[in-house]
Amino acid sequence: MSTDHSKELFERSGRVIPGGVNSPVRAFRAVGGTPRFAARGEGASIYDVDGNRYVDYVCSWGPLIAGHAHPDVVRAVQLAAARGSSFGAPTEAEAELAELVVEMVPSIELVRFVSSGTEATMSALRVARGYTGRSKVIKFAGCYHGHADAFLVNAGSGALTFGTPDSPGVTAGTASDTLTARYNDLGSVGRLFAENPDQVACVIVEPYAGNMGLVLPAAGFLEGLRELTRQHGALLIFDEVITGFRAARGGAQERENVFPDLTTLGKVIGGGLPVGAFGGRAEIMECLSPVGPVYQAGTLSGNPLAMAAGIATLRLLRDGDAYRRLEALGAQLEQGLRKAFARRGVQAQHVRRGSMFCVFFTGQPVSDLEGAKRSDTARYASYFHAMLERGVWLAPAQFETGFVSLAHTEAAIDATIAAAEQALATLEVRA
Ligand code: HOZ
Repeated sequence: MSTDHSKELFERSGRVIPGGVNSPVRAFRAVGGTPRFAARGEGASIYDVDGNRYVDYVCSWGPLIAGHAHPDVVRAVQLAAARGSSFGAPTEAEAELAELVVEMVPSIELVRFVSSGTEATMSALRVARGYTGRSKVIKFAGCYHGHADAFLVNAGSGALTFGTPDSPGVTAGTASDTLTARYNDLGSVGRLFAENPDQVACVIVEPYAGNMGLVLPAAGFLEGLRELTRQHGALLIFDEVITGFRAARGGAQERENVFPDLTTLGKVIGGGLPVGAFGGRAEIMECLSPVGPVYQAGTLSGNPLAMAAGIATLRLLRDGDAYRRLEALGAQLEQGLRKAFARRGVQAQHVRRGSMFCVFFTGQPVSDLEGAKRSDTARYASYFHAMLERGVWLAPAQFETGFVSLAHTEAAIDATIAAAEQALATLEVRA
């Protein structure tokens, strides 16, 4: 497999962009080697600039639930672009996407659009602080809520991968308002509430933690958070940037039947264009300017191209059997991988919910960051490269989640399972 053109581009980019990339995990530093530069995508396939084709399980880190360049999404964006790319004035498309969000996500009565998941979480936190008049936020070790200062404390994703979960540049004052609990450990949350009486504005959690690999909530964990936040007068924020419209039509909250006060969205809601959103109970969202005093704004918020892509994507998901298909494809992949790993005698934890999946190279079940960190990341790197050589595009870091899209076929998944069995054989030889 030739990668010459990717190598040239990586060198060129490295001369003008820090690390050659605009988001750290893309640089392949966690797995070594040269990142493949993407040229185009079609359905479940991604092609690099050297003409190599891969089955894509990154799906742009989640947004591409309908696959690459879905014709409905392409058409919608083309039509919107021809009418004008940005107005700095409200448009009908914003109302339409907002109506879809309110219809689909159970706990959202009012929603505001921004341009990224990071903006969504940082704005939701501001609303929670404005609404409660309190300063502190409880988050969970290994959960990642974008790169706003308040959340770069014990963070997951690239921050975890590159050993900077507490980033330099975040002031001590900001960091001291962020309290960290242990995922799946309600006791740790209760203790933080007890130590900080009447000071905690909100608890923010990824209902399925998707930035330390994939870690699922234990029975009663999300319900317990709901209870504790009510008891202590704090808001509960579900960061559904990954799980929104992915875990189910109404996100993880619908699937788990636990409803937060505020929800943050991103990824799928933009169908591959930059959209984030935050929403929740009207009484809370009405704190936002111009109705209330909490300020938040954005020149490209509700951008017409992004709204068009979001509307086209959510329409594909709203009706019909999209989630049944995603579940079936996810189950096929999980079962096939389990068998392939067992046949090759490789110990692993296969975690999946719907179309989200992850393989940890450890013999012990993973329920929190400590467990995730027990995974053999060197082994993951070898597996990643052996899969890439066989035409399978996985996340270039252990502490991320894989995604299946509606464009994946049963045949593509069978081919992936066969590739995994071969890839695992090479690990044995190398071990
Ligand atoms: N923060 C993303 C993974 N959880 C990576 C985004 C990107 O590199 O595109």
